[in-house]
Amino acid sequence: MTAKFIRSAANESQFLRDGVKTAVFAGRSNVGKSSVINLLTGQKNLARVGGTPGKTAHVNYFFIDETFYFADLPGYGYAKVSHAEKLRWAALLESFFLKPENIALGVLVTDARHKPTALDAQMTGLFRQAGIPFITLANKADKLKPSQLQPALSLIGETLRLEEPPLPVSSVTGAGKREILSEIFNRLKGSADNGTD
Ligand SMILES: Nc1nc2c(ncn2[C@@H]2O[C@H](COP(=O)(O)OP(=O)(O)O)[C@@H](O)[C@H]2O)c(=O)[nH]1
Ligand SMILES: [Mg+2]
Repeated sequence: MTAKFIRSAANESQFLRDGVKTAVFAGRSNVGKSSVINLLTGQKNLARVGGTPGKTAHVNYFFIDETFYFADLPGYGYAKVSHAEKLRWAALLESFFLKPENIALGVLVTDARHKPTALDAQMTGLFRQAGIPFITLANKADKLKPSQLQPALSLIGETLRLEEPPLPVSSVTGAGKREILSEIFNRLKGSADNGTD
C-alpha cells in the first residue's frame, strides 16, 4: 500500500472535495487515531502520534494507493481546551459534514478499555444524520486481558447502539490490522460513486 500526506486543512476552503472517495477517522483525543492510521498504512510516522492534545484543529488528508483519501479529524473531548478552541472545532466539523458527498465511510475510533462518552455518541449522531455509513474500532485492545475483550466490545456496541460490535485493534501489536483494512477497502470500493456534483 502507498500512503502520502496531502494536506492539513484548517478551514472549509482547504477541504478536499474532488470526487475521491474518503474514509474519515474520528475519535476522542488521545484514543490512538493517528496510531491506527499509521498501523493501517504501514508507515510509522505518517500521522503524528502524541502531539499536544487540543492543538489548533486541522483535518489531515492522506492519499491511499492513489485511489482513496483517509481524513484524520481533530480529536475531541480534551478537557483543557479553551472555549474558543472548542467552538472552532465545532465549526470546522459542521462545515466538514455539510457536504458529505465524497465521504464514503466513517471510522470511529474508541478505546477498548472505556465506555464511550457522550461526545462519541454525538459523533455517531453526526455520521447517521449525514447518511455516512461507519464502522467502529476498539483500539488499545492490548491493554485488556483476553477474557475482558468480549465484554468490552459489547459495552461499546450497546452504548453506541451499533449494528455490529466494534472491531478490536491494537496499534502496538498490530492485532486487527488485516481485518480492518479489508473492511475499510471493501466498504470504500462498494460505496456509491456520487461524483463531485
Ligand atoms: N497501549 C497502546 N497504546 C496506544 C495504542 N494506540 C495509541 N497508543 C498511545 O496512545 C497515545 C495517543 O496516541 P495518538 O495516536 O497520538 O492518539 P490521537 O490523539 O487519537 O491521534 C500515544 O501515547 C500512543 O502511543 C494502542 O493500541 N495500545
Ligand atoms: Mg492524532
